[in-house]
Amino acid sequence: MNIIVTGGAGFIGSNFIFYMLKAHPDYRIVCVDKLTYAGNLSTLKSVLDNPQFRFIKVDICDRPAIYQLFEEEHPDVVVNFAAESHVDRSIENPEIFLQTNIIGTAVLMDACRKYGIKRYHQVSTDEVYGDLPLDRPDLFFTETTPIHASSPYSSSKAAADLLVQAYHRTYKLPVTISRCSNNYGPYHFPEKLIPLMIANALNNKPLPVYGEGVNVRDWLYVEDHCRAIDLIIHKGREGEVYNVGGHNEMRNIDIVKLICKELGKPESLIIHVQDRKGHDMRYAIDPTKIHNELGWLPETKFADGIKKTIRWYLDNRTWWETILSGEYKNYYEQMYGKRGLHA
Ligand code: NAD
Ligand code: TDX
Repeated sequence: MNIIVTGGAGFIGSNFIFYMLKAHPDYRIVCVDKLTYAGNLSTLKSVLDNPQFRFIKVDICDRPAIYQLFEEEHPDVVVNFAAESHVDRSIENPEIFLQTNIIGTAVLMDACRKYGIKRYHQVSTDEVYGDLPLDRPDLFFTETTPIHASSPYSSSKAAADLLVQAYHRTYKLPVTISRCSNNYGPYHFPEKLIPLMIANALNNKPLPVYGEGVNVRDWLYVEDHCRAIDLIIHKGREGEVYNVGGHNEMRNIDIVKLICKELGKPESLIIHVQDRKGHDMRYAIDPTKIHNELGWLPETKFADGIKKTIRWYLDNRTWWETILSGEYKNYYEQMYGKRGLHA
């Protein structure tokens, strides 16, 4: 089996590559990544010499380069992780989200149509469903919940999902879509809540919680997401959407307090800053379909996963400190300066 993994130098894509090379040592994995600010080749250093692995720096919107790659590789499966993924950046500058997340998806699927494919898998997000109210804990996102995106990021992902479904119906492209809740784990870029709070706490810097911090996210350890995608590409039914999530809802403020406790840092580091525009209140996935059809269940409990994640950030300081010392400094100053916080 020859699999093209796009966005494999980012957080979930790299974890997926490690997972697949271990679970299926006879598979060939070709990683396609533009290496944007969020992509990091050093993340992949442990597999760069693996003869079953190839890295190629390509933008998924670059049609000739993508077609050339398909001619060379004849992939059986494409798993598309490549995306602009940060909601706050999408609020500042939506356009690149439309380009990569929508046009890039179309280019990849056109290549699949032209050269033939056994499966195109789109890695989507629970954010396409919008949000749920805090006072209705009985409500969950199912695969039939209407698309109702809130941010430029989530609407670009929703548009991509619609295109994927349209290519299935119109061209009979053999597609699947997974919509997963918030992931956490190793190699998570430190602009996102959990790694940002770990890095700031370790540096004794303020911990900027948006608004009251009562927004709820449904957290899943990244390896559980990777296993779900592995199952879907092998056993999932063509044309279907699978929700992936672990019934692990937490308020942001409680996560930040837990990180303080685990690191022995005072809660006085927490600062409430200006809220995110259009901030989604609660995400909660109903994973019944993937459980019933494919037997998937999350394996890592949050209490264990967060300890493992914190340990990884303690053991891999160079990885995130290198990021923090680069272009990220300007991003942080701008994004959090606006919210009333200065480094
Ligand atoms: P990330 O930002 O860490 O990684 C994205 C990767 O895509 C980077 O390596 C980047 O260089 C690459 N990339 C960006 N634009 C590209 C382009 N035009 N061509 C080629 N490569 C490009 O993101 P992540 O958190 O790993 O998310 C991966 C996917 O999973 C995304 O599609 C995201 O929407 C989805 N998702 C993420 C989460 C989460 O909690 N992080 C949850 C559900 C779904
Ligand atoms: O500094 C912060 N302070 C804060 O309170 C940051 C970065 C975030 N937050 C809040 C906003 C959210 O309510 O924490 C929550 C989580 O924020 P993010 O880590 O930015 O994730 P979220 O917006 O929930 O989106 C994530 O999950 C779904 C991923 O980034 C998306 O790519 C994925 O689709």
